[in-house]
Amino acid sequence: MSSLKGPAPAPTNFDGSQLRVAIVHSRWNKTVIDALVTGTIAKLREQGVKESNIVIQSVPGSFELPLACQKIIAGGNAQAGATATDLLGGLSIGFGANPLSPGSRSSTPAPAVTNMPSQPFDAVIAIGVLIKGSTMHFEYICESVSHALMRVQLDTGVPVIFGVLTALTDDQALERAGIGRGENKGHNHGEDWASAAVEMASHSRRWR
Ligand code: DLZ
Repeated sequence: MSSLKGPAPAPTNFDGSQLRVAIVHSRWNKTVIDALVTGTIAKLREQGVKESNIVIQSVPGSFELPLACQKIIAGGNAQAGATATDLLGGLSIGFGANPLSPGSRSSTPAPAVTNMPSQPFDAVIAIGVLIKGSTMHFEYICESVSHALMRVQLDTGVPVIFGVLTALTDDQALERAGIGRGENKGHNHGEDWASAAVEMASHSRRWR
């Protein structure tokens, strides 16, 4: 029996060919982040978004996502970011025995690209991976980041897609990025976030 959970398909196919989308992602839990960002980009491309219209900006952790999204929307540009074209070659996704080992949580800054034209973004996808630890950090960051991302989209009127995994275990995070350790690899939620971005960006253009 198929699962009750998950998004129903959109009533129409949305065309992303005229859209400009920013992906803002944190670098904590990098193996999972890389898989999610890759899945997001692949789906955006499938829906017609041009690689040159996908701008990627990394930040240290999920707590930094809301301010980065707000600034990128305000500037219409990610000065220190990279386009998908620049980044795709550089993304490395680990499928090793323990992909969440401390080494794999290291950070790799996105390559710098300057002099990019300043154009508005039609949607921003905020991607982070929070995994519960032994302190209260998880609860505070989850709550503040989700409220703040909602505020950014309501304040700016630009759709901000909530691509933040709030996982209780490493395995939950891996499965939601489609790289589960068991037989069931799970599903890459980045694909759903990309579809949500294209749909909401298309609606927003009509609602203006
Ligand atoms: C500090 C911290 C912790 C404990 N866990 C995570 C996490 O699971 N996922 C994540 O994206 N970020 C984490 N951070 C870092 C914070 O988001 C933030 O980058 C720092 O507190 C600096 O503001």
